[in-house]
Amino acid sequence: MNDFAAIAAKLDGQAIELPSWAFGNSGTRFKVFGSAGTPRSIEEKIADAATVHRFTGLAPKVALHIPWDKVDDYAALRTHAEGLGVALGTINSNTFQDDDYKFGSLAHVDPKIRQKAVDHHFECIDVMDATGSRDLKIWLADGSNYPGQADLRGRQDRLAESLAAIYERIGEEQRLVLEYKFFEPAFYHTDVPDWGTSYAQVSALGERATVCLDTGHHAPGTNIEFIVMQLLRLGKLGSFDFNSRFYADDDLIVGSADPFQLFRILFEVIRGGGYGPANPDGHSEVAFMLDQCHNVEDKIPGQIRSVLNVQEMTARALLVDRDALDAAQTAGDVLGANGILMDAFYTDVRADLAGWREERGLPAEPMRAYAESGHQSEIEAARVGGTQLSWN
Ligand code: PSV
Ligand code: MN
Repeated sequence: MNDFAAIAAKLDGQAIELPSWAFGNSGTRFKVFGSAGTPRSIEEKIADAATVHRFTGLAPKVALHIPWDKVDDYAALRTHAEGLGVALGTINSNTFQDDDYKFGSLAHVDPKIRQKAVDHHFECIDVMDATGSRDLKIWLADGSNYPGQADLRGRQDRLAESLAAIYERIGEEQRLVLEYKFFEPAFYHTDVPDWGTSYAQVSALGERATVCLDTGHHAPGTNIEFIVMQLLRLGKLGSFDFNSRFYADDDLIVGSADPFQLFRILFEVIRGGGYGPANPDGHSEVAFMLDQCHNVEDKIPGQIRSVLNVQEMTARALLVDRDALDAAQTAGDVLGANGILMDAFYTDVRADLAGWREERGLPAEPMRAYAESGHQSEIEAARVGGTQLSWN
């Protein structure tokens, strides 16, 4: 048995959640380009996510963003998704695009605006009940731009109160996941800037409240795998928003900017027990989501490339010889330990993964198979007229 054969079965349960918004148009504050074939409805976005799953076998869930993906009948949407072979996943709230939220939402000074934001989360929980979703993911744009503009402590206290009201509504099988981000759109302070603040807030709520780690939400140079280790150690890593960044929150394809970082993160996930089936649906407790935008590249192959990158680095991380690593660490063999980790990182698993896919009735090379399938031209020809969806 070669090394890959020993880990092949561990790749079977891998499930990556795709963000519905990755299939809509996106861009920067300078321009959002339209692109042929972009969905005009949430049903078409879900169909695109199902296409990614069909070509890779890696993406059985789609995360929704409310109100971007608002519909009248979520049970019907669930049936539509299931008919295409995918499930509806995390529900993301959105308190960053309404004029009332100019000075914040859950931490706002005005109790009426806070209540409006809390009510929006209640609505999201109703959506989760209909879609069968486990996670309510909260990311807040709350913050300030200038020193002195806001009472930092007061905002933190109000945030705690609002989160408690939301948590009280979360069902027994549901979770609240709080995402942090160190800046943007606020430039001086953010109310949930780092994992520590998110951890402090969710710990005060209870067991079903955890932290979401978006890989693009840290200052350059941050040791993200250390945070992964710590949150798993504390039992509070709820989910990932995977993406890549070169400069800020770039939302590029995961594994494209720094594959080694992705490998290091996944190694800590595996070592910390965050990978592998832990739920009745056979998926991990930690939700592996993508949070990406495809501003200039085709969106479906962009998502295919993304899930393949996660799988490739997962395979390499699973290949680390843990016994040898433990022995080298215990013996104080600095270069030996580092060499063991690097051996796994430098192992090219692409041919083995192609074989793994073929054995499971999947295309050996999903990127090529998609390009040759003609699917892109079909949707471009079919999706004419209507309004292409975007992030607003
Ligand atoms: C904020 O930058 C964020 O990472 C949150 O997860 C939002 O919900 C998402 O991006 C929207 O793209
Ligand atoms: Mn995110």
